[in-house]
Amino acid sequence: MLNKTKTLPLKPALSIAALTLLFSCGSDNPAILSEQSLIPLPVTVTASDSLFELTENTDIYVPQNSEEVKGIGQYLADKLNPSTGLGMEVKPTDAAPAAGNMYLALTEADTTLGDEGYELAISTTGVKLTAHQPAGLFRGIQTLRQALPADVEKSDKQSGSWKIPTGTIRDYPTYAYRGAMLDVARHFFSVEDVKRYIDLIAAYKMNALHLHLSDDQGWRIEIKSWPKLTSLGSKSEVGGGEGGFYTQEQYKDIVKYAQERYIMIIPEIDMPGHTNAALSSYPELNCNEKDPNPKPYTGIEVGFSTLCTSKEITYKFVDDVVRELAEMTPGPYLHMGGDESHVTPMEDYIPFVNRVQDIVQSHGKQMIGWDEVTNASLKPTSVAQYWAKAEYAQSAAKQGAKVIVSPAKKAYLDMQYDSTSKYGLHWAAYIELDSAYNWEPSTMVPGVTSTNILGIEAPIWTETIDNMEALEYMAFPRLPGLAEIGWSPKSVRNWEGYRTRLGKHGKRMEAMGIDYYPSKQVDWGK
Ligand code: NGO
Repeated sequence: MLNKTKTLPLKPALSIAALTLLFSCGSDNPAILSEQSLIPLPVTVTASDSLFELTENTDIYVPQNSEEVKGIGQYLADKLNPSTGLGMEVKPTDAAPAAGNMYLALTEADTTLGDEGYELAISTTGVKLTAHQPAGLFRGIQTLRQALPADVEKSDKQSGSWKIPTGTIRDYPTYAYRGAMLDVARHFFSVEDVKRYIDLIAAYKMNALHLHLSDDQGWRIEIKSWPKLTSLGSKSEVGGGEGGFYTQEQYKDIVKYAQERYIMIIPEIDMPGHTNAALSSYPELNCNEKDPNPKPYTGIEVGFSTLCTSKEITYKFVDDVVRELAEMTPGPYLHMGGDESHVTPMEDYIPFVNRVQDIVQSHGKQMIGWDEVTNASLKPTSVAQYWAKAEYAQSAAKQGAKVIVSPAKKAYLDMQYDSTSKYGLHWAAYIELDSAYNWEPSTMVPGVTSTNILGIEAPIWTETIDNMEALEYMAFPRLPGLAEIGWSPKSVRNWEGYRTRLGKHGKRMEAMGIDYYPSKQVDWGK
């Protein structure tokens, strides 16, 4: 649990040396590791009262035998070099390096760190980051970034010294799944935008990006066996813009970029509802082909479209789409949506979901679906994503399926902060920062506890959001708080402490180029 030094403000118990260091560290970065505004908050922080300074002689050492760790070292160098101008190099070594350097290493013995845990030891002679798995090193690097002055996040050279307070952080996640969802269907977002979002969620130790790739307003992923999905179905979006789609090469590029940040991509094709873009591209997927073809849709109503669940061609379509997606998706999950199929009779909906679940499994993947899929018979390997109704999450748990918790009234980043918010909707709630932070996944739904929960997700739907600035304004600063709910143990989290840390973290978000919502609930120190 949290070391006592964590909660102690500067008290007389601290040595004169520590106080001197406080002033030598500059106003920007506290001299005490446990005073750092780390988000998500680590499991334990043990501070000692010295500093380590990065200098022109500092390099990043990695074990001789691991290309993967070398890549992680290079990621660290690429993060730190532009702002510090220190030209740190990644150097393979057989032994711990000389004083003054940083060192990344894997430890076979320390299995308690799990897949993503790490230990970050900062002493006057150097930084040593160890983990049981490479992903742990990557997560630890995010902590190291936050232990440096905020200016380290800038992309051009900054003046100033680069000191890190000494101590040891031992840290690992509470939930295995910590995700964000991006709706690229209502408004299309470019590959560059998606990569930027990946970088932002990676900074808060999230490990999944769920891409909502199809909806009534547009189809966003190339499917070679059904080319009209993109030649026709991608050319629309909310409000009448030109839409867009990812070629398979671009999608693979996104997957690789995410993988390098230890983030899995989860593709979602929403069905049988939310399918107007597919139905308008292929009339044979409609039950009544004679009806005038559905036109491309640019409004924001939901629940009016459905694939024809009684036609065999529908399952050929689903199988082809799932196969092509599965081939490009190294992660274990494919998301089939399943929400708000208001015009699909329940007696058609249930066999449809069961059959899609089989199709997903036949291509070696596990199915995820929103709340409503729990009306069908879920396999224990399938996952239900709770967004609106507790009874669906309870049904998933009863069926032995895991639950991803993303309650609209807490975790939807498209909900407005308050009635003055420029973007967003408020059908579920207005979500100020305290509301987004102050909740606990394992007690949200009676009968759905930590053993049923895979983790949490923060979705952002884009009916009202059509550019990165607006997207980041809605996501920040709620997303770091949601990431903390997924990562940090309940016992170390509280709103007052978070609010203080977040206030100090504002400068860092600015340095990262994030145009965040400056909530009045937080003292941003301006
Ligand atoms: C709902 C709906 C989406 C909307 C979103 C807006 C789910 C799972 N289905 O969430 O189509 O975009 O609300 O907040």
